[in-house]
Amino acid sequence: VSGCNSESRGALVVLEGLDRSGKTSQSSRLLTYLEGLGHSVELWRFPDRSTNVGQMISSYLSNKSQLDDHTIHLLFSANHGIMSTWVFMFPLSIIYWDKNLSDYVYKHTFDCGWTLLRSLMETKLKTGTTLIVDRYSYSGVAFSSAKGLGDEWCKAPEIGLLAPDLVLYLDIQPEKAAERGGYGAEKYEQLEFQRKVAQCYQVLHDASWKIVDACQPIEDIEKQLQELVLECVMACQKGKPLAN
Ligand code: T5A
Ligand code: NA
Repeated sequence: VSGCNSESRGALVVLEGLDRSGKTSQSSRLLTYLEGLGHSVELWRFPDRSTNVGQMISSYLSNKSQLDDHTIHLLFSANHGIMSTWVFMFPLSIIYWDKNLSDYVYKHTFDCGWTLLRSLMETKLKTGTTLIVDRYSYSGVAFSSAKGLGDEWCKAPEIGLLAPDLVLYLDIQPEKAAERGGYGAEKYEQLEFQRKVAQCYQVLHDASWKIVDACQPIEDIEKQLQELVLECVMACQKGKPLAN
């Protein structure tokens, strides 16, 4: 099944949705599915809680530490990017919080971090590996703008990132998500906030998004996602160009 002509590349597939919508369950099922078909595939996840930055995020999400809204946004972004971005930005955002200065440094530092992430992704895709990504920059934009941070500011770290070939949005009513096990343990798992996040996500939809009803049985969703992803992977193997 895997491609063998020089044009063939992997697909960039992103899963997005509210908390508890089923992204992690479905991402790992997709990984198993594509591996079973003989594809080269990797699963990436943001936030990656295994890094130092990821542990700070995790501690914030579980209400063990408090951080300014701008600072946590930067941490999430740094978690996407590179360590040096964080080393530079974190003290700056805490100690010298000043809008004009930070906006300038913010934009230029992230340009550099994203360039690295972008080239890492490009290398994987061009050598035929499909990336399944559990949350991407859309989460950063949707969650931070739901808190009332400016759209432009929230979107700055997105500039320069590769555009996904396919975004699978797992659509669920916040009330339904709240019925799932363990809901409420993390900071953002609150109905009113999740409603705002859902509205913010709506503004981000474009032609690459597929909206999937996340309230169906897990296996039904799995089947729908398999079809959508396989079609996308095939198109990429046949030489569909990478979008910017
Ligand atoms: N965040 C993230 C930001 O603010 N900025 C950023 O830049 C980024 C990247 C943590 C938080 O960080 C925020 C967003 C989040 O609030 P996370 O670790 O991805 O991000 O947290 P969650 O999205 O909350 O991850 P969860 O693991 O809680 O949710 P998932 O991955 O959507 O759902 P999953 O698969 O773990 O399933 C949740 C439960 O539902 C069941 C599962 O078995 C599980 O118990 N389930 C179903 N039940 C019934 N029917 C189905 N179809 C089901 N599918 C799954
Ligand atoms: Na959660």
